[in-house]
Amino acid sequence: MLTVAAARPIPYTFDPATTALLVIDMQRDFLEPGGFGESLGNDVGQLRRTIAPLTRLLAAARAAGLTVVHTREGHLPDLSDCPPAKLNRGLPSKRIGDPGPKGRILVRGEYGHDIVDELAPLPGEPVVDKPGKGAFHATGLDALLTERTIHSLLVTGVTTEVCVHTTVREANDRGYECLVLADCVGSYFPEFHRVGLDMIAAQGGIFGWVADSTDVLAVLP
Ligand code: TIU
Repeated sequence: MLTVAAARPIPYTFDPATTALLVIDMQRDFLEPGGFGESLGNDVGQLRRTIAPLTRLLAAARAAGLTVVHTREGHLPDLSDCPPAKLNRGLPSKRIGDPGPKGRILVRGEYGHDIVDELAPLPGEPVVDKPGKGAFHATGLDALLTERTIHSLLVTGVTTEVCVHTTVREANDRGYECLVLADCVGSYFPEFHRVGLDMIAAQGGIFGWVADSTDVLAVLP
């Protein structure tokens, strides 16, 4: 067992054999200059700062033999898996399925929907395509983790208060112990990022733990 002593609100203990590194939605459309996220007026720099620490953590997790799971938010080309309540949201002409700067917005198979080159999955690493904000909703993630006897998750990706938060809440209710890596998650809104992390660790760790990736790197074999 390994212990991240600096985690808040209390030290986080995990067994690498039953722990997965979860990399949420590190997609070009959210992170790259000229992508969908930036076209909405967002500062992608707030998200891009996660790439370097996450690259280091990913390398260490792979070297330590942890399961690595990537997710992507997106929909089938006919949008049959996108509820109207989601489809009708957003600015007109910049909605899911509309042509975007890097292909149709949040549609599977489009260039912008895929993961940034720096964090490309290795052959054999599961990539979970999800239609929702949470990675457990309408996906095989729970079954995949159960099959591998995973019950601890090191959670990274974007955005802190949207897909990361939703996934951590879903995971918490399913019995997973989540450590969220503060420098490896990001939001377009710094205030939401800060408060989002505080919300996870508050009340004795109501949704999990929070630490920096360097705290994990220090204990990984
Ligand atoms: N992956 C993810 O967080 N999807 C979003 O839509 N995030 C926003 O912050 N909008």
